[in-house]
Amino acid sequence: MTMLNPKAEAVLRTNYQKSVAAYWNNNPNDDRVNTVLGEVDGLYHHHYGIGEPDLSVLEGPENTRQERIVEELHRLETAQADLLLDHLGDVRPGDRLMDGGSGRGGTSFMANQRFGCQVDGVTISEYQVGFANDQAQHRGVADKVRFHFRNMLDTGFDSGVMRGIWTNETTMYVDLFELFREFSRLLESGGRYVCITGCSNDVTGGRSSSVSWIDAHYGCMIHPRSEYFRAMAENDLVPIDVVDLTAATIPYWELRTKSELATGVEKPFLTSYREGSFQYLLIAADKVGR
Ligand code: GPP
Ligand code: MG
Repeated sequence: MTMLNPKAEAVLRTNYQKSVAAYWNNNPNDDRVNTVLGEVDGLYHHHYGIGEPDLSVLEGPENTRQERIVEELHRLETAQADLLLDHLGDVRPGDRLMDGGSGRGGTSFMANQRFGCQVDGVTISEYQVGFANDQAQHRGVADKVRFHFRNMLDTGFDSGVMRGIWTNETTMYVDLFELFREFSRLLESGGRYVCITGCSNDVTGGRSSSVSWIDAHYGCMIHPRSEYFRAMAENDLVPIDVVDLTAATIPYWELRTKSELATGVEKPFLTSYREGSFQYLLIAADKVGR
């Protein structure tokens, strides 16, 4: 096992976690699809988009077409985060929220903007912690939005302090039973968990080659849909909303194939969504009991 500094050794418990951290500290895939979109308005996302694209961006002057596509992809990614936040329920300025796998901070800043409350983002990438905390300074919200080099499976935060927790496309890197045990501990009674994820479809049986391709591209381990509900049920998380976003995300991927920032992962996403072996899902759940 590679030895890291003592703090990193405490946060990154397994070789797999170390490899995920190394990936996001030094993204081996072309990261411009995230940084160029983030530069549109300073919200840096690490998730995909939903909704109807304005396809007129493909027409008009050729020399500015790529910029128009970038702005449209970014708009759809921000719409995805807005839909996630819509499902957090009644959040007050005095409440506290947690972003599990907070990336460069996009969804956390949107949550603070909307609810005015404290947001704690956790990520196992020290690069992302630094980037997102710099953003918080720059945006003048560093007193309310903080990013921590912590493991979402074992955050070290006190029990019952979170009104809401979300994961925006991060659950494919962890064991769901471990994750929801920790979230259930952190949530106050009646607190809300919102998850947006890509999952394999149990109904079609087994994993498709396109789902395996996506796993290989990002070094993740996509879970079957059923596992989300088993792991929630085991940890006092009771679903209140389940939304299949597959049809709403396909146009984003179609538009992404037209961008010069396309990374090659567009093909397995489109194939697996269209054949039904992969699904883009939002699940909102309430923490019951104490
Ligand atoms: C997107 O991040 C999300 C992931 C890498 C997790 C995998 C998600 C699934 C639904 C399977 P990103 O914005 O960094 O990806 P990209 O660089 O491709 O835009
Ligand atoms: Mg992206």
